[in-house]
This record gives sequence, structure tokens and C-alpha cells, in this order.
Amino acid sequence: MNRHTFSSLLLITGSFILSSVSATAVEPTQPPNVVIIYGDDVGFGDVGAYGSELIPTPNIDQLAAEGLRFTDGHCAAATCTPSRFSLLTGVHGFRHGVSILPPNAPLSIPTDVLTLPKLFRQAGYTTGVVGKWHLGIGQQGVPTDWNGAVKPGPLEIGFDQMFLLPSTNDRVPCVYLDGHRVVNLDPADPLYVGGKQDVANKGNTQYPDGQTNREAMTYYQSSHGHNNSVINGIGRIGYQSGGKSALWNDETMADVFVEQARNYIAENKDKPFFLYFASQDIHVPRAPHPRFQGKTELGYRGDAMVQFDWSTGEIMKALEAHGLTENTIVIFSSDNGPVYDDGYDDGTTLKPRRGEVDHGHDGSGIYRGGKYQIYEGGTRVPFIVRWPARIQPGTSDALVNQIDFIASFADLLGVELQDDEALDSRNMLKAFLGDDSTGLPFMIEEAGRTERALRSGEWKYIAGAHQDGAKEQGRQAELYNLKSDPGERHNIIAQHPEKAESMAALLTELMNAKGVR
Ligand code: NG6
Ligand code: CA
Repeated sequence: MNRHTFSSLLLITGSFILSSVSATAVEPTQPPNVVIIYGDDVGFGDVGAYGSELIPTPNIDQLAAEGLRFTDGHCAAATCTPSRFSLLTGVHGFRHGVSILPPNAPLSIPTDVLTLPKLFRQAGYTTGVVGKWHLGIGQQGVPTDWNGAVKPGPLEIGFDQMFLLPSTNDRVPCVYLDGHRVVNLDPADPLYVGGKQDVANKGNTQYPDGQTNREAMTYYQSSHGHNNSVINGIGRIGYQSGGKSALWNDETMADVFVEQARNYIAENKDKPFFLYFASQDIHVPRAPHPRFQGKTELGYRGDAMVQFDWSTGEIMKALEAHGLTENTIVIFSSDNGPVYDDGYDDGTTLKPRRGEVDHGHDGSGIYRGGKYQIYEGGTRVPFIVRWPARIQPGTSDALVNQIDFIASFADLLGVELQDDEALDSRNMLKAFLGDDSTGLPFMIEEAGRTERALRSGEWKYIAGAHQDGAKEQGRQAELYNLKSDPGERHNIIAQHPEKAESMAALLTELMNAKGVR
């Protein structure tokens, strides 16, 4: 669909043109570009605008100052795969049994469901993804051929262009994918991913130890199951052989992704575009470029955050260079809460669930817990929406969730959702635009395979082992009043049995339903 057709569509539906416009803002005359800048394991307290004092994040802080900074904004789950699944499909991961995927997992998103990029396409946008995928690639039951056309993947669920690290930076294969092809692959040295023996029989499993700028990366090997393959001197989860010429360089990954984003913006500047920029920062193994090393007192975790802030600034500069900052919606957020030692000896000291503060820095701010956990720190993340043409800068305490982007953008763009589409996605457009300070009346939080909680007003109920889907052994239900106790320190379930009971009943009903909408 060309731009002319798109404008006509807007005039017909009216939903875009008729949105109320703030007094100072210029009324946008063409649909806004949308860029999601997505961090990996970036916690609420890892950003200056959210209270971090030990990590300088001037670019993200500027986004916050010029946009709407949500204080109760959530990703859908406390780990990567289900969170991203929900962001892109508007459906809770637990309904599809989605949890952290192994290196060679098939595509977890069915190719016949509505996705966020498909929605943008329906509205005439071009769509692209750059960065970390971790939603699986390939067909169920068919081993993926990494030397041929690697699919189905992003291009089969609505993206027109892609440049990706297929899984995570601590999982094989350690190569980039451009469209369906592995970048720089030498056909004489094919790439295999799979079981230990299987890949060893097929190709070479010896990889270079060091990188130009980091001689001693071997200390990055760990005892957490990350040493299946050692690549660039860094232990990884899973096995690969061959493909040596295609290996990425961990220390230039941010530069590579930023370059891809710049190119994407330049190529698509004349038509409405949706760019999903999913950084590998600050996930392990944290290997910031040498120019960022030592920028904080927090080791590579802090330095990787400084690198991510740089990436954010570069994307803003690219938009600026093409005169696009005014009418581009830039969303900044993260896929789950903070974690310190996630399997590598990189200067962080705390293991998940062991504590909150590392080197004087609390990545979840005042909130309890972090990555993997059902407490607020697991899913309450930095959440900034900037759109100068329409959104007044400020702070919003509305309860919002990334899972609601599909229904909200559908409203903004005048696309009608079908009854069976994005069933957990609710229209929160008013909250995202700053016109509603309450947001969601209730919201499910998920962590791990089984932990579930319900937010409702000032209350938070965490399901106990007795409840469907919350079978973690021995967990007792908990109830918190987040207004008086935002840090979830005082479980008051004994004092409010009726509240707990009604929330348990609603949570069960919502989990058993096809969706919350
Ligand atoms: C865990 C890994 C962790 C990280 C995580 C995925 C172990 C012991 N831990 O299984 O290091 O890779 O998976 O993180 O292997 S996420 O942000 O992509 O969900
Ligand atoms: Ca993550």
C-alpha cells in the first residue's frame, strides 16, 4: 500500500486524524513511524531517569524528558521468550507453553496469527527487526539447515526486513542472520547446530579463543552450563561446529546493530515504518566494546548499559538526521527485569534470587526481585513513549503492559482486530498517549513456567501452589498492597482472606479463558 492510499484510509477511519492534539503540538498529517528500542535484562533501576545513580544514561534520560515516562509499565513476563512472544502477538506466553528457548528451537510464533508487524503492514507500513530474536527459527520437527534458507522466522510472521542474532548472545549459533541467510558463511565450512556428538561429527568445533581487543576472554567461561561451545573465548549454551568465517565479534555487536538500524531508517525514511530494535545489551555475556569498558564502577554490566544508552542515542540521531523525530513514536523498554551474575564471572557478584544490590547498585530500584521472579522487579521495567507531535512530556503512573501494543496501535491506525486476534491485548491507547492516568483495571504477571500473579488496583496477589498453573512446589499464596508497600515486603494475606480469594478466583478465570479481552 502506498502513502496516498494510507492517507485516504486515515481519512476514512478518522481515528488517527481525530485524536485530540495537545495545544503546543503540531498536528501530524501522516502516520507516525514507530521504533521500539528494546533492552535485554534492563531493570527499572538501571536507567538514570528511573533513579540509577551509578550508570550514566544521558540519551535514555533525554527520551524520558521529552516523552512520557511510565512508572508502572510492564513487560509481559520475567524472562525473554514469553515476554517477546506477548509483545509481538498480544497473547500470554503461558497459553502457548512458551518459555526460554534452547539454541535450535523452531519458530514459536504460529505463522497464521496476527502479529504487531502484520498489524503495521495492514496499515501500510514497512516493517523491520534488528537485534536479538530468541523466538525460535525453523519448522517444528525439521532440523534447521543453517547453510540454506533459514526459515520460517521473522519474515514469515510479518517483518519485511531482518538482521538478527538468532537466539541469545550466550547461545549458539554465534552468527548473524540477514534475511534467510547466515552472514559471511563460507560454503566450504558449513555451520551445524545441534547435539554435541552430532555437530562434532560434521565439522570443526575449535574456534578462535580471543578477539582483537580482549585477550583474556577465556575467564568468561563459567560453570553454569555455558561452556558447551567456547567461541571467541566465551563459553556458550548449545553446540555448533563449522561456520568459522561467519562468527560474530561480541565486542562490535552494538556497532553492527546500530549500523543496521541507521541503514533501515535511511532506506525507509519516506514511508511509514515500524522498526523493532532489540539490543543484546545488557544480557550475558556482557562484552561491551573497549571504548565503553570501565565507564562505570559496576563492571561489564554497567558498561554494557552505557553502550546501550549510546545505541539509543545513535538511533535518535539517525531519526534526527532525516527530520523524523517529531512524528516518530519511540518506545523504550526491556524484556524482563535485572539480573547480575547470570552465568558468567564478569565482575557481578550476586546470583539470581540471592539479593538486590550489587556494588551499591539496585537494578530494580525500590521494587523487589528481578529477572525470573514474580515480584515487581521481574516485569516492572523502564517504559518510555516519546512522540513530540502528540504526547506531552511527563510522568504517568498508569498500569500499562507491552502486550497491549497490538490493540492500542490497532486503534491508533484504524485497524479493526478480529474476535480471535491478539486475545490478551487491550486497547490502552489513551494511557500510552497520556490521556488516561489509570491504565489497566487488572493485569496478569508471569514468571518461569508456573508462577503467576494478578495486579488489580493497589493490590497484587501471587498465586500459591494450589492454584492452576502455579505449581512451584511449596509456594504459598501472597498478597501485597503496592500503595502502602511497593517493595512487597509485607505479605498481608492473613489479614485479607476475602481479597485474596476473589483475586485468586479472577486469576484462575483469566488463565483458563482464551484471553483477557
Ligand atoms: C537461562 C540461562 C541464562 C540466560 C537465560 C535466558 C543457565 C543456567 N541460565 O537458562 O544465562 O541465558 O536462560 O535469558 O543456563 S533471557 O533473557 O533470554 O530469557
Ligand atoms: Ca532478557
